[in-house]
Amino acid sequence: MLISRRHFLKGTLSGTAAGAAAALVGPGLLTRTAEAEVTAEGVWKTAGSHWGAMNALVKGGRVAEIKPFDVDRYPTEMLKGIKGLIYNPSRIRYPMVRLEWLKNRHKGDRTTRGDNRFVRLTWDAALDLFHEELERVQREHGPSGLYAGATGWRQTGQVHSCGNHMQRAVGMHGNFVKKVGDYSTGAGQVILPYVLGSTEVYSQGTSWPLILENSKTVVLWGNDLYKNLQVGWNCETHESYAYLEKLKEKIEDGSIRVISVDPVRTKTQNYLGCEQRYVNPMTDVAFMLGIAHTLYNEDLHDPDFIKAYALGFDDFIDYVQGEGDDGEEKTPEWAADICGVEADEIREFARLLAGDRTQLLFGWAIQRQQHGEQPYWMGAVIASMLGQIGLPGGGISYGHHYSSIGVPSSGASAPGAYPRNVDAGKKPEHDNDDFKGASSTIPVARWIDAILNPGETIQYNGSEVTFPDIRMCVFSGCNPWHHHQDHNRMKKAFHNLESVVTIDYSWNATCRFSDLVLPACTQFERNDLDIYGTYSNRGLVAMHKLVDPVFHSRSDFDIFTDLCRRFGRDEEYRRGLDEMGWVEKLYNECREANKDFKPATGGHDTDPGMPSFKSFWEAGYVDFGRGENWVRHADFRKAPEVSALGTPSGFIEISSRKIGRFDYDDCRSHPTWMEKAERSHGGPNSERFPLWLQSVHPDKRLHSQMCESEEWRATYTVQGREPLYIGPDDAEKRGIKDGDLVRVFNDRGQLLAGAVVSDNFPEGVVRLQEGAWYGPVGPEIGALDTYGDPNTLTLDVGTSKLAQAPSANTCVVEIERFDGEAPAVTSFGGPEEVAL
Ligand SMILES: Nc1nc2c(c(=O)[nH]1)N[C@H]1C(S)=C(S)[C@@H](COP(=O)(O)OP(=O)(O)OC[C@H]3O[C@@H](n4cnc5c(=O)[nH]c(N)nc54)[C@H](O)[C@@H]3O)O[C@H]1N2
Ligand SMILES: Nc1nc2c(c(=O)[nH]1)N[C@H]1C(S)=C(S)[C@@H](COP(=O)(O)OP(=O)(O)OC[C@H]3O[C@@H](n4cnc5c(=O)[nH]c(N)nc54)[C@H](O)[C@@H]3O)O[C@H]1N2
Ligand SMILES: [Mo]
Repeated sequence: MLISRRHFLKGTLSGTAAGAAAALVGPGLLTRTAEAEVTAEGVWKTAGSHWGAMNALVKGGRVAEIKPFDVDRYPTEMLKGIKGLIYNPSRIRYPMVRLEWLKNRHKGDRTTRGDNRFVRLTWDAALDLFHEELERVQREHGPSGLYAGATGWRQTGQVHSCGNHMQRAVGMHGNFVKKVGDYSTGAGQVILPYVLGSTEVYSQGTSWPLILENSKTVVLWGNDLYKNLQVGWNCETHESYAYLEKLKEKIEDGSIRVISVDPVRTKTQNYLGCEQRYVNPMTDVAFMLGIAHTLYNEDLHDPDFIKAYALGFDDFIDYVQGEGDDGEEKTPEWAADICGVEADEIREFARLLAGDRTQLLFGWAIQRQQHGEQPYWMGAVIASMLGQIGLPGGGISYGHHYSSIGVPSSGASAPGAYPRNVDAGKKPEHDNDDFKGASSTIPVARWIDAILNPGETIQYNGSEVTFPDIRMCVFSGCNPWHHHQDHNRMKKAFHNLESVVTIDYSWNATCRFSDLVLPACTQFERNDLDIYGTYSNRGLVAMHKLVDPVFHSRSDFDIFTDLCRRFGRDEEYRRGLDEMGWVEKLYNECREANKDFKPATGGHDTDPGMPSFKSFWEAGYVDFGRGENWVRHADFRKAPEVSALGTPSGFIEISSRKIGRFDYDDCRSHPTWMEKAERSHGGPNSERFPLWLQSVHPDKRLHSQMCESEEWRATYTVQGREPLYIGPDDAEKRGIKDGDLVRVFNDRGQLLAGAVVSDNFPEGVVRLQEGAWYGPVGPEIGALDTYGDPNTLTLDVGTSKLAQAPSANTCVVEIERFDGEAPAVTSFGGPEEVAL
């Protein structure tokens, strides 16, 4: 029996608990913010999200209107997609189990996984199945059979942080395989501690006002910050945009030169009106070696800085001068052949960098490619040669495009989060830590390798990792069927899995490839609190529950409390508190930690200390004020012995003995140019697949979140498909016009997308934004993706033996116009619901 989805949508979404929502808020929500009040039209409440905080009008039990938060001067357009995130045909309505798995459990046919045929369950039945399967795997395979280490962009809110809930509950039941690293900065966070002593990528950076005041040249290296600052890890304040506005003025009045080193003319560049330095994709290291050669041979580098603050320059410069193992001098002419920038232009660029105060601002995409460690290391070497590390408006940053880095930190204590681990002194139900000789932690991007090759040993950051024999996966707050590379390879790996459980609020491709799916609610359907501004830590936002959970969805807190009840530990799980108990507890702990905190500037609620929980909850916001300006590495520059870096030597390591001792062929003892497995512009495989596919972060989504928002998606799709950006010459050569459907393919996969012909893209460079919902025509390996997820095509290899990080941006493809009858998009609208 097929149940009509439209029928359910109509039946359940209208008229949900209208009165209940109003009663919950009560009259207390009247606040100083004029918006947040009960009016004739409904009630205004405060909410938070990665896209920023907001005020929401709730009317008749439905969210009727979203307005930006009062203090957000640069709200993102993506707020227009919020309503459609709550109400859309892809919301998961009920707990669902895959038909084949319900019949035959782990012994069933796994090759049908992905056929999207599911049976509806009650919550009790679903949680019983989940519990039984955890029991079976712990008994039959032990902790090495279970992977629950997944990583991802769960919604905002410190109480409901869903990865924590999943890991705490599953961990109270038994041990499991965990992960190290992430997809964002996998290579950067491993290489930079050897070079600069910290991950750098997740560190506060030099304050924007000091950059604006002191820099004469700002280099945006593979960095589209105007696009990427729209979202933040916590509730984003968008304060960075005030500084970008000033930067634009300074470009206009000629006091700062900004250059974007990028193969693409970016959104940032178009906004700022700054210059572009084109470089062939994935060849920045060659370009930088040419720059280093010029700086050295034209005596433009700073030998005093290097002598005082850095080690290993001689080995590196031997390599540059052609006295290394490869015997090749890294002249600008040598570099030009690889990076596509003329030798004289490389020289000029080097002179410009050395000419005055220069701030390098690196993005993260250039380390999300094969040998991604190298451009980051090489960037630090260039910055050391310029000798401006630790000066205001000089040196290098690896984070100004991310979550308000560069906006001064308030200095207040941030609130804690719901605990991720089993409480101290307590043991899991299955107190077994026998991983059968395998590693209990694996590099995050190598989990598919592990499933395909159990027992295999790989190198990782100076040690050996032996892959566990994973039989079951649990995913919550992440969408691996968007975030991981090479979906057809993933399909093969998933044939080895006995069971997959996913907890999500939207029926994305990860649900399609699961056996058991549990519907969580969105952040707009529960109470919570979160930090306002991630690195700036500007304040706290009250995240009021706007509406009741839609359909049968529940909060992660409730779902996992109920799972723990099945082994008698629900009270321990929630520590005797309910949702509001936790919100209040986290607030009061934060208030206690800030009792002596004095804001540097502003902060109307914090002096003398934070208000009571009740006042905070009613007002919707506590402001910690604006922090003091700060210069990254200034203390190291002032006193390198006292404020030594966290590197093995305490100095900047231009060459690393420690890495040298690992003896890796793909990460040597100093930054090195290495050819990629595949590369456009004359590189390997470019004859068959001449186009580089970059899969940058989406302008109108947060990864895959909001792709399901229908009206919003319609503002950017082409014939209902994800846009494929291509330059006019490449389009013309293939007979492709703007708005055409195209087939994008390589040896790993194929997909349909809609062509957008744009001057922003040079020859040989095309773009599909990550997070487009995978919609294969069927479960078979190689099946056409009907919507346009770039990870249908990307390469699944580690960056190197050092970091084993994802290499999504190492990918070449060919494209043709699609003239046949196009299959319908299968990505959206949920499962095919069948009866037993
Ligand atoms: N080709 C390519 N691939 C990439 C990248 C790239 O540049 N190119 N970038 C990589 C990077 S940097 C990242 S960070 C990853 C992002 O990968 P993910 O973090 O997996 O991406 P999201 O789309 O944010 O997925 C979050 C999922 O969690 C669900 N979710 C959100 N909140 C909750 C909640 O409260 N409870 C539950 N149960 N579920 C919730 C959402 O519905 C969504 O399905 O992608 C990586 N993949
Ligand atoms: N709107 C929006 N913002 C986001 C996110 C989102 O999903 N949506 N996600 C957030 C997350 S989790 C992360 S990790 C960050 C990601 O931040 P990044 O990884 O820095 O962002 P991307 O947009 O993937 O790429 C940035 C720029 O790098 C350029 N680039 C790519 N390869 C090369 C190369 O080989 N050489 C050079 N010189 N340039 C290159 C691209 O053309 C692009 O302009 O963004 C965060 N911000
Ligand atoms: Mo990321």
